Parts: sequence; structure tokens; C-alpha cells
Amino acid sequence: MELHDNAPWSDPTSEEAPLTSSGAGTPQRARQILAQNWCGTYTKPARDLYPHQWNWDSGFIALAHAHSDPDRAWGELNSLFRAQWTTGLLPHIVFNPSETEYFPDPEFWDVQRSAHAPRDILSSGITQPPLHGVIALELYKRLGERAVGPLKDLFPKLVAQHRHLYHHRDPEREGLACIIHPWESGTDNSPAWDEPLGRIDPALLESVAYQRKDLDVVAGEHRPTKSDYDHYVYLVEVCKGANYDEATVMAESPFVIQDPLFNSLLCRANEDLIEVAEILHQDASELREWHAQTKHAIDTKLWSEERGLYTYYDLRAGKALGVDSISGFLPLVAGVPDATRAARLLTRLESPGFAGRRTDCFTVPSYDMESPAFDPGRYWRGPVWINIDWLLYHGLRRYGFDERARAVREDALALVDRFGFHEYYSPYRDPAQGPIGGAGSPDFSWTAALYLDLLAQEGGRSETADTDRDPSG
Ligand code: 9WN
Repeated sequence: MELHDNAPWSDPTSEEAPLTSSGAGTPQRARQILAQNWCGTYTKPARDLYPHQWNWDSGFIALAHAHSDPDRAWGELNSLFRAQWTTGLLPHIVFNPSETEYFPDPEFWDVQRSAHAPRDILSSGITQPPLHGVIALELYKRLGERAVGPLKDLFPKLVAQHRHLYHHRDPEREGLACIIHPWESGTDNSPAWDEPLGRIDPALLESVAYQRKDLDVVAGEHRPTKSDYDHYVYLVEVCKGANYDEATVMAESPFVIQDPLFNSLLCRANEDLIEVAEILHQDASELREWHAQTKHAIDTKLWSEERGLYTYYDLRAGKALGVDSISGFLPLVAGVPDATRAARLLTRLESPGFAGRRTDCFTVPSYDMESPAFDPGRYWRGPVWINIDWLLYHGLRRYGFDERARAVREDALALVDRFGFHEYYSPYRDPAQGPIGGAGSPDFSWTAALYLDLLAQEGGRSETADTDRDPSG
């Protein structure tokens, strides 16, 4: 395995120059980061790298605001939903016109080609994992009756978000939404995409001129390669070529995938919105149908008996993708597997590839460590992500796998305690194994938000060296 010796990791004990001086994680620092990244109507995922509003980031971030400032939690979600398209599509980016240092920018997306895009708000033309129904119920659990008014306003928009996925992203009406761009998965650079992206004729990629801006602020060793970006940009061109008509894109694009993480969050959000509908005395029949169909479809079509976890289905190739990624465990969050399958998932999670019983690694790596595609430092190709740990923590708890859930939580907290609030972290503990520490952007909002939220679980943390830890956020 290649070691990223030149990469500026943030390990404070490393001889390399640290990526950031953010220091160790504390609740106080988490709150500072969320305050610094708040810009009046939304929270930037990261000040320099991601200055606009991102779809699933806002869901995670809203949770932390619920602890300290409920108005801000609703404001975060409302700001996102203001950019919802008339089809119900919830864009993956809502652009802040005063921020210019991100590519692709609104001009590149050119979503006004679609009659369904909002006219007064700038957005991208694709979506991200639909976890907002889950967050809506979580906000109710934290805020009680105070949440009912804002929930009433949000509920129809959340249902429209789901209706869009069932009506515009499920060509065979199977109950599985497909994604049309790696950016829609949230796990953008996963090795899962290597095969479908690899089928695109390289000659097609050369026709699009563009200038990346991410490498001005983050080390290239930790970001997608030029080839990855060529593919991302080309797939945006495919959407633009179809004037964002999703039926055309699904018929023509080389990238049309049913993703286990995306569909598990959709399934869980249906389940949670049924509860929200009951709280609000609203009709939940459509949600119930969607929920039952998606739960069944994930468990039948996306389960891999051979691999012992859920996998992806490539609609263009007409076959499952033979990859083992962290997304394959996310059906636990939605209560999809029965007890037997859940036990198999636990076994796979505890196998060396996902480091479950390895004391020399932080859990959970985003990709099978025993695969040649694993990379401890590059984006979604191996590092640990705190949002995934948060989701897995809840999924494991749902099945009573409390010991493993606690271990995942402790590792997530330990990574932040030791290295600060990074976008992602090497799974390694010992520099002899490879690079250790945090990577990507420093002062990353969802890491701060979910650190606070994880601290508040289990009745707060038992042993701690940090007297500032105050789980109430
Ligand atoms: C593209 C904002 C987003 C996250 C994604 C993460 C990364 C963007 C990028 O940052 O993606 O959407 O430019 O790399 O992969 O999950 O929502 O934090």
C-alpha cells in the first residue's frame, strides 16, 4: 500500500507540518466551529472548501443546533427547502451568491435549463441522501411540542422530497431510488464507482474544460484524482444535455445506480415521517406504501449472500456491483435485515476488513481495508467519517448490538479528541501502519455537530480528561 508520506496530516505528534492548528476536540471548540461556519441562514460545511449550503450536511448540523438554538435548526432546514424544485427535487447545493471559491459554480450547473428549478435561488441540479425526515423526527424528540409548528410547515416539503424520488428516480417502480451522479451518494469517491465510471469512453471526458478550486485549499492526496473529477464533470454535462429531465438522464446516462446508503436513509425517513404524520394528524398512507416497498426491495435486490452485506445495483449494466463499502451496513439504520442477516452484517463489520475487532485501528473505515482499492487517506476510499459512525451507532443500537455501538461511538469521539474536527480521519492508530490523523478540511461542521450529539448519547461520556465536556451542547 502506498503511504502518503508527503501528505500534510494533522497528527500533532507527526513530524510533518500539521494541516491545521485546530488542536484537540472539545465541546467548546465544536460550538465555536458551528458558530464560525454559520452565515446568517445556513451553516457552511467548511469555511474554505465548502462555502455554500449542502443538503445532507444541513440535516446533521441541524441536530446540533437543536441542543442550543432550535430556531437555527429550523432555519437551517428551511433555507435548504427554499431551493426545492417544483418536482420535489431537493438540490445537493444551495449556492450563496457572495461565495465564488467553489467549483462547479451556478454558471456551470446552469439549472435554469429546467423549468422546474427555482428562479430566485441558485442551486445544483442533483440531490443527496434523503435523511431530512429522520432529522425532523429527531428534532421533535429533542424539542417536543415546540417542534409541532415548524414541523407542520416542513412536512409537505419532506413528503414532496420523497415523492420526487419515487416518481422521478424509480424507473421500474421497484421502491428503489437511483442516483445519477456519485455526488448524490454522499460517498462521492467510493471505489464502488470505479467500475461504472470506468465504462465511460475517455474521449468523451476530454471535451469538457473546467478548473478545480478544491486543491487550492486541501491536499490533493486526500481529494479525488483528476480522472475522478473528469468523470464528475462529464456527468453534470449529461444532466445539462438533457436539460435536467431525469427520465432522459436515466435512459441515457452511463451512471444509474441503486445505492444501499441512499435507499436506507430514504426507507428510515419514510418510517420516521409516518411517526411525524401521526403527531401532526396527517395522512400517512402514501408513506406507508413507500416504506413497505423500499424495505422489501433493499432486502431482496441489494442483499449479497456471497459478501454478507448489502451492495449496489448498477441499472445500466444490469448487475450488482461486487464491492464491500460502508454503505452496505446502512440498512441496519432502517431496520431492513432480519435477525439472521443483521448477525451476518455484524460478523462482516467485525472482520479485519472493517476493523471491528482490531485494536490497532479506529472504526469504521469507509471501505474494506483488505481490498486493493482501500486508501486510508483519500476521501471516501477508506478514511473514517463521523457522520457514518453516527448512523452506524444508531443502526447497531437498533439491533441491540450495544457493545459494538458503544465501540463505534468511542472511536468517533476519540478521533476528534485526539486530532480535532476534521472532515475525515485515517483508520490507523500507529504511524508504523501508515499515515495517522485527520484529513480533508479542518473545522468541519458535521464533525462538530455529531461529536456534540454523540457526546450526549449514553447519558454522556463516563471517563474524560476534558472538564469542558458538556453534552448539552
Ligand atoms: C460535492 C459537503 C460535501 C458532502 C459530501 C462530500 C463532499 C462535495 C465535494 O462535501 O462533496 O458534493 O466537493 O467534494 O463527499 O458528502 O456533503 O460537506
